[in-house]
Amino acid sequence: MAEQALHEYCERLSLQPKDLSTTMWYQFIAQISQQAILQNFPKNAPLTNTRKVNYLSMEFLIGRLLGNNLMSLGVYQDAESLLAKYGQNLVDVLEQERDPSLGNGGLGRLAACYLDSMASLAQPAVGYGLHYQYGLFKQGFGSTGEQRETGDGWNRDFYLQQHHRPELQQTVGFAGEVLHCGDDRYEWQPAWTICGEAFDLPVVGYKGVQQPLRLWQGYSETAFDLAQFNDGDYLLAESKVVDASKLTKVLYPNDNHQEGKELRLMQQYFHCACSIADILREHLAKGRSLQQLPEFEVIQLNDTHPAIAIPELMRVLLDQHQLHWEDAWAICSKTFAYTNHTLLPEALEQWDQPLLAKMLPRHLIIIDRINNELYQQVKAEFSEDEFSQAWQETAVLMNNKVRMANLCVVGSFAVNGVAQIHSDLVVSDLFPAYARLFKGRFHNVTNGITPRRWIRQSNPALSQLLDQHIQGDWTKDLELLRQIEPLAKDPQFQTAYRQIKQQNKQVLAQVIQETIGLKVNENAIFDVQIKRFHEYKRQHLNLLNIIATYQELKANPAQECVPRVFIFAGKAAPGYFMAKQIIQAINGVAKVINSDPDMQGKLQVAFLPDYRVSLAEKIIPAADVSEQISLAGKEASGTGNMKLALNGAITLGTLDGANVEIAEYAGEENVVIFGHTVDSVRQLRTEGYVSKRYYEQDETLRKAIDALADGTFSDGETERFEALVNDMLHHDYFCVLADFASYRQAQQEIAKRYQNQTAWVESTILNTARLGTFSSDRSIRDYQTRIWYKA
Ligand code: HBZ
Repeated sequence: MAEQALHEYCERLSLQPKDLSTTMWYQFIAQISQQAILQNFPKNAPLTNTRKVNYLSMEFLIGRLLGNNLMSLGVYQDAESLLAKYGQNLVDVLEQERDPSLGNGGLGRLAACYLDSMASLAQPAVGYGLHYQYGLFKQGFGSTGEQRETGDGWNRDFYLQQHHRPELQQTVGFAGEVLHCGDDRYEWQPAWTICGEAFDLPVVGYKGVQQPLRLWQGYSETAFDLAQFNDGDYLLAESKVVDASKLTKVLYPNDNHQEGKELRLMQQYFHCACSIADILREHLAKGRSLQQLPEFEVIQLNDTHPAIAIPELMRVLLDQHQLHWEDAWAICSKTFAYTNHTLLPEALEQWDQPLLAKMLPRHLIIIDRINNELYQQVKAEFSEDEFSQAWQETAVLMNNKVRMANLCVVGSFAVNGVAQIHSDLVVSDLFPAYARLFKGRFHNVTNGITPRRWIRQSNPALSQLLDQHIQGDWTKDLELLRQIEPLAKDPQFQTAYRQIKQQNKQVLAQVIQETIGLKVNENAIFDVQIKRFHEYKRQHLNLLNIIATYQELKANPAQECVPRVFIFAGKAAPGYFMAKQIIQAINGVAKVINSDPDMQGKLQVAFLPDYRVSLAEKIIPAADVSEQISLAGKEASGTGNMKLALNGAITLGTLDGANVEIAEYAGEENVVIFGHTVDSVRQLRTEGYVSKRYYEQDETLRKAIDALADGTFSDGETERFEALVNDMLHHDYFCVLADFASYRQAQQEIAKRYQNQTAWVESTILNTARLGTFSSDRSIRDYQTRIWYKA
C-alpha cells in the first residue's frame, strides 16, 4: 500500500523515487502516517462510564511527532524498510521535522508525557492548550557568549500533522459591564469578543487509543472595521481592542516566574473559556445533565495557569444555565483537581485586582463570593488566636491581589505536588492552614516520563538489548526492567551495555562537532547539565567547580586526572538577567579551557545552543553523569533526572525533588548525593547566611571566583561578570557557596568511581533496572487511584 502511495506521490511531483530529496521523503512519510491516523481518529478509549480527563495546560512541549507516531502505530520498521529500498535512512528523514516548542521546560514536557501515557493506557483524555504561532524562542550565542533570541515559527512546517476543526469554534468575551439583575443574578456584557479556532493534534498511544491534543487559536470574526473603531464608545478607551490574531502569537518565555502582563491573563482566560465551553458542549451532547458533570469529567489544572477555569465554569453554570450558587459550586468543586509545580514565591501567580476588574469583571464578582464563603469556613475552623494567621494564608483576595494557587486549592477536590518531598512541603510550608481545613484534599503524585520517547525512540541500541533480555513488553510495563538486575554483574551483559553507551557518546560527539566545532574526547566522562537556566538550579555551582578544576590542572600539569567533558544546554528567559550572566560565564570559561593546549583531552566544556526535545534525545543516551544540583527544597521534582538515570547516567545531586526517590530506588550506593538538606538550609538561614565567609575561608573557592572577576574568562574585561560575582559574594540566595566544598568532594567521588569501570557499569545497569517506577504510566495510574477515581 505504501508503495502505491509512493508511486502516486512521485507522479504528482513528476519525479522518480531516486530523485526525491530528504525533505520530500519526510513529507511523504508524514502524509501517509497522517492518513493512517486520521482514518480512524479519534479512536476512542473503550466506552465505559469512567471519567474523562480534561488536561488543561498552557504548555505542551510535544517535540517531534513523526517517529513517535510511526512507532506507536507499529509501522516504524515498515517505514524503515521502505526507505532502505531506496537508499534512504529513516533516522535522517525524521531529522527533517521541526520541534514544536510549545512549552518552556519541565511543566510542558510533563504534559506531553502524560498525554502519551493516557492514550497508551486507554484513559479517556483530551489535552487542551493554545496554538501559539511562535513557540519558545530559538537560542543562539553572540560574540561574547551572550544569549541571543530569535523567533520560532514552528507552525509553517507543521501543517501536515494537525487537523483543523472549524465546527468546534468558540467565542470568548472580554471586559465590558456586569448588570446586577436582582438576587444572585448577573449579566455580563463583554465589550468585545475573540473567536477560538480548534486545531487537533492526534496523540497516538503506544498500541493504544488515539485522542486529541486540542489547541485554540485566536482570530477575529469580523474584518477590522475602521468606522466602528473610531466610534469610541464601542471600545474600551484605554485597553484598546487587542488584535485577535496577536492573542495566541507567542508563548511567554518565563519559567518559574510571573510577569503579570495583561496579554498573558487574556491568553489564560481565552484558553479556559474555549476549553470549558468545549467540555460542556460534548457533555451535554451526550444527553447528560449538568449535575452529572463530575461523574463523567475531571478537569486537571496543570499549575495555576488555567485557574481562571474555576470561576469560568461557575459563570457558565450561574449565568447561562441559571443554576443557584450552591448547586453550581457543588458541581464545580467536584470537577477540578490542581497540580502544584512550584514553591518559589516569584512563580506563584497573583493577579492585580484592578486588572481583573477591567478584563474579567464578572469573574471577579464570583471570586469575591468564593472568598467570602471561605472566610466563614476559616472563621468556623480556627480559634480567635489562630484566625488572623490562617486567613492571611488562605484568603483568595488579599492586598488587592487575586492569589491563583489559593483559588485552585479552594475550588478543587484534590491538590497534588509532583514528588514526595515537594508534596510534603506544599502541606507543611505553603498551605498548612488549608491542610487542616480541607482534610484529605492533599496528595502526592511523583512525576514520570514516557519510556516510548525517552528510551525506545531515543536510545534504540539500549532498547534492543533490553528486548533481548526481558520477557514481555517493557515499553508498556517499565517495572519489567527489574529482570536485568541479576545481569548487572554479568561480564557479557556489562560489555554490551558499556558498548552501547560508548556508541551513543560517539554520536553525541559528532553532534557537538557539527554544532559548535569542538572535537571532544570520547573516552572522557560526559558530565551533563541540561535544563532551563535558573539561579535555583545552580549551573554556576557546576561552573565554579570547572574553574577550580582548571586551575588545579594548570598548577599541576603532571597530575593524573580522569578526563571530563562538561556538557551544558538550556535557555534563560530573555528578561532574566542573572540567568543570562551565568550562560555567558559558561561560554567564557568554555572558550578559554577549550583553546588551552594544556587541557587537551583532559578537560573540555561544550555548551550546545538551542536546547529542545530533539537535542535532549541525543544528549541523554550519551550521558555518564547527571547533574541535579538545585538547592534542596527548590526543585519540585525534575524529570530530566529520571530520563538520564534510566539511560544509565549516575545522578550527582542534592536531596531535592525526585532525586530523593531516585536515590531510594537506585540504592544510595548507585548515586552521589551532596550538599545541604531542606532542614540544614533552614538552619543556615536562621543563623544568618553570609556567603562571603565561605569565600574568605576556602582558598579553592576564592581563586575560582576571583578568576571570574579578573577578566580571565572575559577577554580581560573585568565588568562582564561583575553582577554574577557580586551576587555570589553578597547575596547568594541559593547558597552556592555553602554547597561548594561538598559538591567538589562529590565530583572527586565520581572521578574515583569512574576509574573502576566494572563497578561503574554495574551501578549504571542497576539504575536502569530499578527505576521503572518513574514511567509516566505509573504516574497516570497514581492519578487514577489517588485522585480521578478515588472512592
Ligand atoms: O515542572 C517544573 C518544575 O520546576 C520541575 O521541578 C518539575 O519537574 C516540572 C514538572 O512537574 N516547572 C516548570 O517547568 N514551570 C514552568 O515551566 C513555568 C512556566 C510558566 C510559568 C511558571 C512556570 O508562568
